[in-house]
Amino acid sequence: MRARTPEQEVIYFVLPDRFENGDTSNDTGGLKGGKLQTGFDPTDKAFYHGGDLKGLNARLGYIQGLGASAIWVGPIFKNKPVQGPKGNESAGYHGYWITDFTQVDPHFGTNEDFKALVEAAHARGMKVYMDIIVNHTADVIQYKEGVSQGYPYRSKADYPFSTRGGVKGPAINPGFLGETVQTAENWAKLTDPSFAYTPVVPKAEEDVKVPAWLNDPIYYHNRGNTDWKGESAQYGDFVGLDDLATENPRVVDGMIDIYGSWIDRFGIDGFRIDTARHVNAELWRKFVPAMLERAKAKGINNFHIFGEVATGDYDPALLASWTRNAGLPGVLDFAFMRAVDDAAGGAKDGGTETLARLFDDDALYAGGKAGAMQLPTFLGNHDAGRLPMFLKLGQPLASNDELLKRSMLAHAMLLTLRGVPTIYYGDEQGFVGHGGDQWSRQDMFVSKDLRLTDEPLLGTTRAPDAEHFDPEHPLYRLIAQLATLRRQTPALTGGITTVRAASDKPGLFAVSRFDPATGNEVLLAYNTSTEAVAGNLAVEPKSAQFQTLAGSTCPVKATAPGSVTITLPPLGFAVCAAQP
Ligand SMILES: [Ca+2]
Ligand SMILES: [Ca+2]
Ligand SMILES: [Ca+2]
Repeated sequence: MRARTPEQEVIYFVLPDRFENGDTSNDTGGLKGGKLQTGFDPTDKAFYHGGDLKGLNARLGYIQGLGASAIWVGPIFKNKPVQGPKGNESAGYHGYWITDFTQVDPHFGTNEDFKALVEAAHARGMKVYMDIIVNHTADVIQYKEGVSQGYPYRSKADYPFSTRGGVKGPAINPGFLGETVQTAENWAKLTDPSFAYTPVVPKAEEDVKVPAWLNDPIYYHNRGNTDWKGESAQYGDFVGLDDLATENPRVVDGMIDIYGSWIDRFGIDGFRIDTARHVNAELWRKFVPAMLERAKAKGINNFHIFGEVATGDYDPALLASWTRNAGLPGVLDFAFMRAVDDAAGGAKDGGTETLARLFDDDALYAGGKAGAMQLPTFLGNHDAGRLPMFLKLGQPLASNDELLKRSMLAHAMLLTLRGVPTIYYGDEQGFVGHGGDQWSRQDMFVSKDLRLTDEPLLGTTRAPDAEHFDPEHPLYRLIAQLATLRRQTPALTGGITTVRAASDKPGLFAVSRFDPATGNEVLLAYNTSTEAVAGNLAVEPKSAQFQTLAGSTCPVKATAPGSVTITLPPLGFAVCAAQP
């Protein structure tokens, strides 16, 4: 298992709260009271629904049956159970509001439950990737000023570190040379955190964070909420979440200790890094090598690390900049998501030219085209929304049967093109959803949430509020078939890509990928239109005969040396292995 490189995996991304409830005794996280105290309300998409690590453990066979070889588990650390303004509270069911970085949230179980999960996965030859957060903690710190305005961002220009409450305020922090001088000596001179706002920690929460150093406001930016623009993207609070001063070496060392300890204690296989683009690149340049070294010391040589640089646009330059400036080994491939979702129908009358460009743009990433093979690719996620939701935007009149076919086509691309295919839990059961964020986090187990179960699923007549672990679902079966084929076919995991056909309109899209050892060609052809297509595709002159590996039947022979004629049904695809 540990000899497998990152691009040899197929990842399954799961939010533990929404997957399987293996223990109802932990549903309220050991807390007393109503939903605003415990965070538990299975009828409300903004609260805990009861899923946990025991449940996930019990369903490993289902995940392995899908062909996944690595599980990306949404954050499991202890969260602030409920936060938000009065009347608009929600719960930390998603896991991104950490208070205790050293233990599993009681809603999800115990550290022992996590140990059991990792051991059971490893026993099956499956890896476990943790979802980690370095950018922020839960929202505990409040500010004395600006409450009614919602703590607008206070910039370094208007509120320098050197004065209290603005440029005309009294002098503070003498000798501090600014956050770009990232030495312990310099940061020791920052003693007063009230340069922009005056941070206040509510009495009841003074010791809520673990490790204890996290309770001191000096280790945070304290500049108010980010407006996502300019410097505030790095220094601002993410909707109130306490933004850590990640330029401070104490914070860097603290985060290395925290997450290194999870490697030491549990022998996990990788990290997905949340909100990576909201942290300074210098931190990652220290954090990433430290984690790889820690893993290596434990015999984990192919530890994978990939960051979230979220964007809805096709923007490989933005993504690639984080592999170069911050040294992230991988980033979630939002460009792939945009290009494939649009090609598969998410864009009205969309063609495949952007998708064709993707492989040229791979040169932007650290390590170039080889580096790009380590990027986790995906069709939708828990923030942006699920693939069928995007397909519906482009094809508002499409039937559910057509949406299913488009989803199957997009999954065929995901599982045969370059990158590390990452399946978002429930996509294999035909979940749709009305949007992103809370709308895209449905229950796999029997759901009591009326808003998340008010529409039919794709590819099944099963009731939306039934349990959804059906290995006969057409999407589950297709993914299982292609994931298995991918793992058996080196051209699909590690082969370079040559584009053979693309268009500015829906139609034939094709690439060849090549076995790194033998050079043998695998031709991948996809029809993104609702009409049958036929056309000649350039292939290597030595590719004389073809064998069908998946999808529609491939031509038996090349039409002439260097050319093959392919026909595909509406929204069909073919995977064709060439032999000399
Ligand atoms: Ca439970
Ligand atoms: Ca806060
Ligand atoms: Ca930040």
